Amino acid sequence: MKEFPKNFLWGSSTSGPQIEGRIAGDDKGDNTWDYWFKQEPARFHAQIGPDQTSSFYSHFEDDLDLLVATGHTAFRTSIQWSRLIPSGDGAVNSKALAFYRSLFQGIKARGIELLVNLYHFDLPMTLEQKGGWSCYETVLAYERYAMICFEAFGDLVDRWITFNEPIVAVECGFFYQYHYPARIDAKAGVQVAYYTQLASSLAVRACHNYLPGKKIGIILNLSPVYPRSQHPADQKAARIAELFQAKSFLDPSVKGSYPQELVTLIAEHNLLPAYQSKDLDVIKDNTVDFLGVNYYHPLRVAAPKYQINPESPFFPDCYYDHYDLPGCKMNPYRGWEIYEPGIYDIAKQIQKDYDNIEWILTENGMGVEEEESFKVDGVIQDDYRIDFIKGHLVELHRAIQEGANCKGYLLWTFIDCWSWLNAYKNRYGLIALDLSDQSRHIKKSGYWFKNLSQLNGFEE
Ligand code: BGP
Repeated sequence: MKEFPKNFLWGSSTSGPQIEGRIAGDDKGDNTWDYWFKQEPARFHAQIGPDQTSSFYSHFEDDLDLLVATGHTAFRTSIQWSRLIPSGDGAVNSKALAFYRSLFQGIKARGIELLVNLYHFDLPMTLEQKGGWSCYETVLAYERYAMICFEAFGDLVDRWITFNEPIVAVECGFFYQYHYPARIDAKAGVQVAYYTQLASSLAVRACHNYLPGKKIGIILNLSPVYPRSQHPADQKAARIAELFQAKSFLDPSVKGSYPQELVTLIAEHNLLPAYQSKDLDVIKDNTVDFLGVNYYHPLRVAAPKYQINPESPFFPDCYYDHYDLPGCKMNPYRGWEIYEPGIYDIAKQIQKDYDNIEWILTENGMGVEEEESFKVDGVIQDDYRIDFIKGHLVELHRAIQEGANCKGYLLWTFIDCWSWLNAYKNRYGLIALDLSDQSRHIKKSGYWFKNLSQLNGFEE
């Protein structure tokens, strides 16, 4: 029996833009995803956009009962900035205020710990049109938005989160074109990364001022980085990949400063962002109370095969090539390696290099295509998902036994949800969503998860 510590949290994560959907008259403003889908629907799998998603906005009361039915003791969602403040920096939408209050009250009424994230890749379009995250004004608008949330919902939310996976928005928005504005512009990308960090630190400060005693953290996708070999060139590639991918937000968020080697590298490419020293003090003085860690797959790298073309635009991966480990276990639907010990390695690194700060595994999960084909007697038999979760929990349990300060496990996700450019291609939920009529059906993993939560562990 793998038993977890008393009061360990069991639950799942989702985000407003991926689950809520819109209805006529809800007064939500457009965010970058709403806009992008209208402009370029062909980018989105099966041309399914963010307008309906999983209709949680209308179904949430019933859905909260499903949280109970699947054993949740914790639940994480996000507020959509573009719903609460449609113009980004103007008036508050009273319907959004009422919706989020009812939703949060419903969660608390069911005895579930509530984690609320302020930003899940979803910038209001009006702010994007004014220059987005490369403008200081967006930082100030975000700080105002955060304060409005703390005032409006501070009595209901147990833990706050400033951003989800901020490095992903930088990479996908300014290097690899999977998020709007889908540009190739390293200078803007670095500025966006820095302003996002500053915004996060300002929200930490505001939360500590307005809601003393409440915890606030940031969620990072901390893929552990493994070099192809012990060769010094492969080792160097791994070190630099880790600087860009993990430490760029991990160090300022937890330690209050950037790693010198990262700053030097960025300066060598003439990419240092515009900054004021008073803002560096904000980052220094306002570190997070806890970390959210999203873990899906490791990052394996090798020394680059080719030298940098000095005339090419800068990409962080000019310092490392992605490396596929021969014979590794894969999730073929998502194309991600499955490597359970990665979670143990992350835990050990947090313990050793980040003062064993409190953390929660805020996302881990397996997206699978055409799950209907696994249906027997009306229930999707997703044993692969149960095995995936168990495999990771064994490693998490091992780390906790050795002193890792992990307080909970949140699966991605609760009900199948909309997934950015992949839309509804890969399903991650404990509960299946039938897109034809929006009906919900608990999968085998949903029943198993309830048992896991009730036993506070599982038989191996
Ligand atoms: C994380 C995001 C989630 C979710 C998840 C699954 O990076 O925080 O929003 O989407 O990944 O990945 P995907 O939806 O791309 O399959």
